[in-house]
Amino acid sequence: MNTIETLGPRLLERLPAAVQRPSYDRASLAPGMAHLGVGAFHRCHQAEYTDDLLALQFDRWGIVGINIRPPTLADTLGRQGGLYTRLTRENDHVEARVIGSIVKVVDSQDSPDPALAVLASPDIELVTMTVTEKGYCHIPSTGALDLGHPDIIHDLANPDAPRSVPGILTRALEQRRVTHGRKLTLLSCDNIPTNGVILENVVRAFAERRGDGLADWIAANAAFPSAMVDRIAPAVTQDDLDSVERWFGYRDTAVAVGEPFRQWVIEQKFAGRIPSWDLAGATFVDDVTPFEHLKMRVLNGAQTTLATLGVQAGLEHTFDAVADPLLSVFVRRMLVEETLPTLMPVPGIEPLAYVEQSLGRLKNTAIRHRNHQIATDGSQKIVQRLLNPIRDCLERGTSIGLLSVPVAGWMAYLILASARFGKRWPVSDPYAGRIAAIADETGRDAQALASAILAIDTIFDPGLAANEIFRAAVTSALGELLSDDPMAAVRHSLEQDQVARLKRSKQSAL
Ligand code: CS2
Repeated sequence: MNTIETLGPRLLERLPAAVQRPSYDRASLAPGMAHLGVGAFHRCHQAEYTDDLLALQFDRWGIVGINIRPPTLADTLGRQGGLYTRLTRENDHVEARVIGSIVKVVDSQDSPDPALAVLASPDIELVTMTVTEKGYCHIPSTGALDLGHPDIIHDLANPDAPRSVPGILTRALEQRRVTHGRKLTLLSCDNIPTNGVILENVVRAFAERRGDGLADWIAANAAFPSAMVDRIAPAVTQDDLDSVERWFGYRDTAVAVGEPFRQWVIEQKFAGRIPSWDLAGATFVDDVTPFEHLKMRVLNGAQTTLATLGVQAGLEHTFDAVADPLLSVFVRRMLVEETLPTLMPVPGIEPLAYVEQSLGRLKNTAIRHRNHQIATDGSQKIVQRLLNPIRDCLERGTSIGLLSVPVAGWMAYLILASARFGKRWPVSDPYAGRIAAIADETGRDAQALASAILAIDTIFDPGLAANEIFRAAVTSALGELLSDDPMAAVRHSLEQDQVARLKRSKQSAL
């Protein structure tokens, strides 16, 4: 019988020629950093950059991959000795490569101890993380630690048995302080604005409550650089796993699929040594802010817009939504007219070309990014993707008619998932329950719905929520999105934008 082999160190030498393999001596790779949250994105991004670096300049930078939330890693990556196939796909083109930079995996879903043992170890000089936006337990509108968060309440009462990211990291730093005192760099790779600052805020706020000078020790011995990370790498499907078996003849339970494009801009602010990822194409800069705004407002802003409006137009994936003639005109005009003027100059990047490149990436039909996946946790995403550019437009006195539509799109997405509106689709968002309760109480009146949602000050800054132009634009789009013709919101905002532009050009001609 012909049994299909599973990927693992023994198969490395016998991989088909079409699959690239690590070119360094993996057996002598020692762990030097840990990563929290080993999902598709990490496997397509930081782990690949590290694999590139190890091939160029071998060093002690093996990764220990830790999951504190499902899925478990032992039966997949663990069984494969940390090896996995990374596919990059663009329409019909596939490129396959086995990545070797993860040397060990640790499951810490049931107890924090396995994670703490790694994070507190003197061998670990750096911790990178992709724990999703909500993993930071911060208040989206302010960036402060959410002291009302159930996991934070739990962790402050049980600091030895933490379950939140801030609780686990603070505990690890506390253990480092008493055991060996070595410094640590903590590098957030999530799409939250000023991610390093937010990470530092939540850890410091937690440590201050622990007392005993811990917060001061952390301030002197840990660094929290910010970073902009980019590569589209959707949740892996059974079909992705099967395709490796079909194309290359071996089984891999930890495949990751991404687009060819990747980018990583990291603030130079480290507590000690860090990998020379710049050799592998990452950029070290003094200030990440312009890069971060560009990426979150343009690429992520487009994704959230296409996702929330795409779902309502019955479209499954990003590439379906961007192929829709109305949505494609809408998203380009929104980015060019309203978002771009809010951006600061970005060294080496031409903004219009960046918009075109981003929209081009979203057309890739081999990247099957579901609109529902992107719409997940929208409450944690809209501040940096939509509300911050809206705030900047309002300050400049420029129009926000288009950017307000996806904000209403996020509201409608959660409202339509409520019992009162017939549970149109299942949703996952920390604010889903709150919005469903508002929908149940308020009913169909768009003005009342918008008012109640805009009053959630942990998402909407009160100054923004009080702005009449913003309120009117969101309310009118929400009314249409909840009607039988949801795309009327998109059409009408484009028409109004056209009229306003004509008016402006007539005025400037006078
Ligand atoms: C996506 C991101 O799910 C989402 O929210 O918008 O994961 C996006 O694909 C990445 O930020 C691209 O770098």
